Amino acid sequence: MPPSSLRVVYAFAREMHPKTSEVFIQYGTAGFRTKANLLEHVVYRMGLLAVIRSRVKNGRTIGIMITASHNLEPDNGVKLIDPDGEMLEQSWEEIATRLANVSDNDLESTTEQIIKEVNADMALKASVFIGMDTRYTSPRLAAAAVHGVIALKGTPKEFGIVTTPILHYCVRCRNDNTYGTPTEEGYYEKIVGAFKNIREKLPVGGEYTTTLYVDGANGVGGKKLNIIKKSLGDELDLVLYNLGGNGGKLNLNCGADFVKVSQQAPVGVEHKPWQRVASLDGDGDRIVYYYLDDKEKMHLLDGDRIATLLASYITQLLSACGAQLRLGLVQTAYANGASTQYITQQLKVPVTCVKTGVKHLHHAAQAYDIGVYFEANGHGTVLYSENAKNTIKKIAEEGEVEQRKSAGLLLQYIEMTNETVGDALSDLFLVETALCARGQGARQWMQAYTDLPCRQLKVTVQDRNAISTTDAERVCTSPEGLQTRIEELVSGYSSGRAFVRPSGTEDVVRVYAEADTQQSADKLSAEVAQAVFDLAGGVGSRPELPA
Ligand code: G16
Repeated sequence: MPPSSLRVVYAFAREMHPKTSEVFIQYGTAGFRTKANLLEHVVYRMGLLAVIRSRVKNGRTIGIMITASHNLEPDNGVKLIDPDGEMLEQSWEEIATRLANVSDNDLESTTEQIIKEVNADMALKASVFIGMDTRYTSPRLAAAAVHGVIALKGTPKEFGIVTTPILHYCVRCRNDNTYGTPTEEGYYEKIVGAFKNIREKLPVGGEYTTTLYVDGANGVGGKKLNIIKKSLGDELDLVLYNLGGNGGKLNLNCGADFVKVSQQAPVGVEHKPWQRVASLDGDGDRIVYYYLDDKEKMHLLDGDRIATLLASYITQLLSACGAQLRLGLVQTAYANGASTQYITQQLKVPVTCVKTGVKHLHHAAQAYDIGVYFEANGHGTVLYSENAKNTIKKIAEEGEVEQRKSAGLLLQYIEMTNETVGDALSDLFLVETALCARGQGARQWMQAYTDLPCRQLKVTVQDRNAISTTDAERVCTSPEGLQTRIEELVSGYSSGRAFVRPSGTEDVVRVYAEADTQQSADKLSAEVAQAVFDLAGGVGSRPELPA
């Protein structure tokens, strides 16, 4: 493409998606995320970048997802998906940030400069898949993405409203047809098909019951489960709540993030004691479970629990089929200390700790033959190396009868896993299968270990980037004195641990604390929040200590 045709890049920007805000915006934990009204020019420019990226990848398809996932309704966001269905390569985040922030007048020259820098052959075809969540601002932003793609003569394909993981899956399939068919129906056939196959072989028994309540966060995940529900027959009876009607607002007092952070049951669900409930987030990429006991006390089964359940079930199948494969688990600093202890000491599974953000966990999990990665907030999946898949396939074909059976189950388990990214729907089927195979209800699942009480808080500061961290975010390196203060505070608590980090999706500093009692965890988190407020330029009202 000769440089003169880049003029259309400017023309589209000026006429349809002008940059109207001077606020600097950064490609964060999961792409750009802010108030929806500040995003149109950013999304348009990501349409441009997706075309350039596609050409650098020899015309392979790139994805653009319009979503702010767990954030509240007024926010929105955009992130790019790489050809294997993974998050955008990290070295391109700086390029994305640069392109998002230049003035309209400099957009044409910056685009040209980026094309040169990354050595994109603009004569190649380029393909971009575009999906969006249910936010009312999403269609307009999706249209901006389409314009960006067209401006650089790429081919956009719109998927409408899909979960984030469905789009990741479709991108992967488009570039690798051995993975599946790149459509929403293809996704259901693969994931739900494998679930039904596996469940035909597993008798329902013990404490496991086939009824599952689901809190859909008033987002897209619940809507897609409503489609899937009809095809599940007797295998799983989904009772769906918070599907977006009746005035329910996206992620507001419901959904995985609310349940995990507030440690409260969501509104909109009619609870029954001991009934297990799965809570999804707004774009269907996170899931946590919980139940209320007969005193209405909530018991949370978060991402750490899901990880331990999946890791132990896969380990059980591996040993039953006699496969020698290295399984490891990846967590972040948010993982409950008790879960890490259980995994390393009881399950004897190695654990890697990395920075927050699925992209970091995903890469670390690739170091294992089978890598189970989960953030405590319920974002995660399982990755199986080619070596692992081939080893299990061989046993399924050539092993002893019992080994063949376990290897067969494991192959279906792999088929049911969305390996491109954390996926609430795929994870739901993985959890339900493991529980069914073990004849366990949520109570038995809960008995594996006892969580240390914990608390998360948010503090608003002038500039959250004033906080820097190291050692997988467990140690704060600036502002000066904050880490020393945190250590002093932590030393006053039995089993105390605390850390702080700037959020990559909200304009806040996150505080995490755990200790031997809930009261201590609450107090420690509030003290650390005060330290952040004092030393990192807090704004608004001071965080309060619990009464
Ligand atoms: C995104 C990321 C997750 C991360 C979460 C919170 O989730 O994909 O990896 O844990 O944001 O990040 P932070 O603490 O930096 O705000 P989601 O579900 O919102 O896309």
